[in-house]
Amino acid sequence: MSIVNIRREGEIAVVTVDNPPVNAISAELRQGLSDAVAALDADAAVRAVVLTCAGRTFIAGADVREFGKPPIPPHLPDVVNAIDNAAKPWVAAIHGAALGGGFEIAMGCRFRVAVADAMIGLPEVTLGIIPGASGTVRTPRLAGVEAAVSLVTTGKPMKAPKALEAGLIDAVIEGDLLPGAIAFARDALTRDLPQPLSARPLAPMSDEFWQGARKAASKAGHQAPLRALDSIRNATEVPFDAAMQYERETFLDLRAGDEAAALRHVFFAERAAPRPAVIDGIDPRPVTRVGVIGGGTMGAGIAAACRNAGLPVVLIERDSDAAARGLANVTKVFDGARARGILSDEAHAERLAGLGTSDDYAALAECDLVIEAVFEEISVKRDVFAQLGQHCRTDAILATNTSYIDPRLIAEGLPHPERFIGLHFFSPAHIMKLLEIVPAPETAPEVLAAAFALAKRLGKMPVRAGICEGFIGNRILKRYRAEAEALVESGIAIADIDAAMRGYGFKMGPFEAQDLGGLDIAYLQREGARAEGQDVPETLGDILVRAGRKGQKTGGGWYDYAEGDRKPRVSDTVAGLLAGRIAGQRVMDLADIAAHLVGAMAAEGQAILDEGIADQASDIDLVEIHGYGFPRWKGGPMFAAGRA
Ligand code: T1G
Repeated sequence: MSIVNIRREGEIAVVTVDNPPVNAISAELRQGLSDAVAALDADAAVRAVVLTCAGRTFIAGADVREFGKPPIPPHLPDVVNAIDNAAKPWVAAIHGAALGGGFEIAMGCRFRVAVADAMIGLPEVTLGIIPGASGTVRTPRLAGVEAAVSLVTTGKPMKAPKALEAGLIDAVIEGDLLPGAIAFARDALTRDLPQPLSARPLAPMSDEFWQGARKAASKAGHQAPLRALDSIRNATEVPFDAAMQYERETFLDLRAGDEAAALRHVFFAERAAPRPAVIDGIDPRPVTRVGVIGGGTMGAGIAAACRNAGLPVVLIERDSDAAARGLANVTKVFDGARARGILSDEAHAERLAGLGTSDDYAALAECDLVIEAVFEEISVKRDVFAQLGQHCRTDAILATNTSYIDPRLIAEGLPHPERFIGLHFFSPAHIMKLLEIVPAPETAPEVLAAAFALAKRLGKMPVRAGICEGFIGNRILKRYRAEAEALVESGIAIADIDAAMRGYGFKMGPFEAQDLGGLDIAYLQREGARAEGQDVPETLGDILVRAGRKGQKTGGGWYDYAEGDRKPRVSDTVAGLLAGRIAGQRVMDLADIAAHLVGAMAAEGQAILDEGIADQASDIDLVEIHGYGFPRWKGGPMFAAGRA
C-alpha cells in the first residue's frame, strides 16, 4: 500500500492520500502525486480526478519536522504546477483542514469542494515563513489580492462557508464528501473549464492599499507577515514564473532563519506540554459541573472561562452582597464580549443562564470540580478548604488558584487529599492562555489528568509545575524584575530598559508593566515575608510604594502619568527617591540589555529545571510566551539562551 492510491469510479479517478496522522507532505507524498498526474493524464479512460484524503484531515501542510533539513525533490511548487497544468481537471475534496502546502495543492486543483466544518488556511507566517508553493502567487489569482493578503499575512484559517464566500473554494458539500465531490466533477465536465490559475492575469493595486496592508502586517512584530506581503505585491507586478521564484527565495531564506526556528520550536512545545508522560493512559476524572469560590477579578474570569466552554458554574461568595458583586463581575466580562461582537444576545443570555451564585457552600454538592480563587492569604484559603471538605462530594476535585502560597499548607488536614491540586490561572482568566497545573504529593493521577483535560476544554495551554515559591512563571518574573532593578542601580535609565524589552518584542517593558498592574501586590508580599522574620532586602520598588507611588492608579510609579493619560513620562521624583541607590549613569546597548535580562530568565529557568519544578525546557518557554508576553518568535527564554 502506497501513501497515494488511485482507483476508478467510471470516468472519474479518485486519488487518495493516506499518510497518518495529518497527511503531512513528505517526499514520498510529493512523488506519489507527481506520478499520479502523469499516469492519469496518460489514461484515456479518465476524464477528471478527485483528490481526497484518508483519516482525520485533508493534507495539513508540509512536514514541519523536515524544515531544518535540505529539501528533497520533487519540490512542492513543481507538484502543484503539474496538477494545475494537468490535462484532466482535478477536484480537491476537503475535510478536516487544508493548511499551508495542503491548501496550495488544493489551489493547484481546478476546483475545490469541502464539507461545512472543514478549515482552509495558509498558516505559514505563524511558523515564521511564507507559503512556499505558490500561496502568495495563486491565492490572489484565485480570490483577489485583498482576500489573499488577509489569508496569508494573518495566517488565520477559515471555515468552509466563509472560504466559499471569499472565493477560495467552489462549493460546500452537504452529506458525504466523496460522492458529492464525484458528482461535482461530473457536473463540471458538462461546462467549459476555467483556466489554470497560473494562466490567470492579476491587476496591480494602489500604493495606498499596500501602505495600509503593511501597517497591519507590521503589528505582528516579526518579519514573516511583511515578507509575505512583499511576495503578494511582487506577484501583482511580475509574470507568474518570476513571482514563483521570488516566493521560493523568500521562503527558503526565512526557513533557515532564527524566527522560523523559534516558531517551529513553539509549535512542537505546544503539542508536547498537554501530554506529560505521567498521565499517559490515565482516564481523567470526569468534570461536568464546576464551583468557583470568590467572585473577584480572578474568580469571575475563571467562571467566565468555564461558561465559555459550556460548563455549568456555581459561584460562591461569603454573603449575598458579595455574591451579587461576583455575578456583576462575570456579567461585565460577557457584556464586553457582546459589545465587541464576539457574543450574540442569545449566547450572552445562555452564558448567564448557566451561572448560579450563592453564599451557601451547600450549593456545591453536585460539583465535580471546585476552584478556589479568594484573597491570597493563607488563613482565608484554609477556611475555604475546611468548608469544601464538609460540603463537597469526597471525589470532587478541589483546586486552589494560589500564585505564591505553598499548596500543601492550604490543603493541610483536608479529607481525601488525593483530590486536591493547584490550578494557577492568569488574569484575565477568560483570556490568558496559560494554566500552570500544580499537583501536590498526594494528588491522584486521574485528578492530574482531569486538570489537563479541563485545560483542553477551556482552550488553555497547560504546563505542569512543581511546588516552589511562584511556581514557574512568577518565580522567573521575580528574577527578571530583580535583574532589571539591578541594572537601574548600576546606572542604566529605567526608560532604556523598557525600550530594550519592547525592542526585543515584549508589548511592555518590566517597569511599564508594573505601573500598569500596580507595584503594591509584590510589595505587600515582601512585607508579609518580612513580618514573618524573613530577610528580604529592600527593593527599589519598595521605596516607590512607601512614597505612595503604586503605579498608574496613583498617578505614578516608575514613571509619572498625566491625568487621564497612560503615556509614561520619565520622573524627576523617582530619580530623587532612588538617588541614594543609583551609582551614576551608564549607557548600555539596548540589545545587550535585552540579552542580559533574557539570560537572567533562562538562568532561573535552568534552576527550575534542575530542581524538577518543570519537566522540560520547552514548558518554561510556553509559560513565558502564554503568561508573560514573551515574544513567540523568539521561542521563549530557554530557546533564546540556547541560541545565543
Ligand atoms: N508537520 C509535521 N507534523 C505535524 C504537522 C505538520 N505540518 N501537523 C501536525 N503534525 C503532527 C503533530 O505534531 C502531532 O504529532 C500530530 O500531527 C497531530 O497533530 C510549503 C511551508 C492539522 C489542524 O501549520 O494545525 O505547508 O505529537 O495534535 O489537533 O507552503 O495539526 O501526535 O506525534 O495538532 O487533530 C502548514 C499544522 C505547514 C498545520 C490537526 N501547516 N497542524 O490538529 O492534531 S507549512 C500547518 C495543525 C507549509 C508550504 C508550507 C493541526 C491540525 P504527535 P495535532 P489535531
